[in-house]
Amino acid sequence: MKTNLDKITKQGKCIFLAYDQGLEHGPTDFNDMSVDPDYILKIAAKGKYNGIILQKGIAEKYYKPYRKKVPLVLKLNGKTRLLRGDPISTQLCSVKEAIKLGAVAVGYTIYIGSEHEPVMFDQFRKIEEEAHSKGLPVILWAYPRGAVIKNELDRNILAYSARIGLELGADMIKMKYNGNVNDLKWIVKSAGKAKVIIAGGAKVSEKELLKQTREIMRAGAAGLAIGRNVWQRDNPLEITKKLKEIIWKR
Ligand code: FBP
Repeated sequence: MKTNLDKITKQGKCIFLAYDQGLEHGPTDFNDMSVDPDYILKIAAKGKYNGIILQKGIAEKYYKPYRKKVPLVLKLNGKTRLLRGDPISTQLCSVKEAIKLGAVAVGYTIYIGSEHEPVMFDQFRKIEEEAHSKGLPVILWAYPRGAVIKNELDRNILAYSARIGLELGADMIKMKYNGNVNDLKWIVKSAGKAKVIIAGGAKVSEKELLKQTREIMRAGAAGLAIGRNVWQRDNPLEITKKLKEIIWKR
């Protein structure tokens, strides 16, 4: 039976290209080429990504010509790196607007453990109910963060975050990899039927990225939602091919 996840997965696996760093980090992540959203959309389309992750503003101005070329995952909330104190990611786009822009799935960040966690839980509930009622899968960025979180990469904290994603109704849970394959196996188990996908993080060597991807897939994750480690490279399509070979074991 076809599920809504089939639009953004292939044989249950996936690779998404993330491009919301302009909001989260500022243009410091970009160079003359990657600062242009069109450059990134071309990579996503030519590399046949399962989805491009964008905030509303970029989707509005750049996505239209790519509608049939790469699926859109619209990120519904965000925050800047300038915010101080416990983090809160505010809703910036509605499910309705995301659908209008052509999205086939939506994404939402919860900073688990933040003093603002209840606000994000409440917003997530609303978007999850609406997205599911319209047949759109929901991807939760489950990032433990805030004063009470001593180590964001702790095995138990990550497994707890994965479980929260399952309990809240996420279809996919986007998490960070702590470099320990056994920890990730437990995290994937804790997520149950919700799929775990792993964020790329700051750029590492190609050798390290491919090693990590092998481990991530061995642990049972469904794939990657990766940004800087692809589009900060000189040949993004070459690394895309290598990552896909690992994900789909070609
Ligand atoms: P990268 O692969 O470039 O790390 O992107 C993944 C991502 O989740 C983005 O969607 C988001 O902008 C960023 O990481 C947020 O990471 P952080 O909050 O750690 O700066």
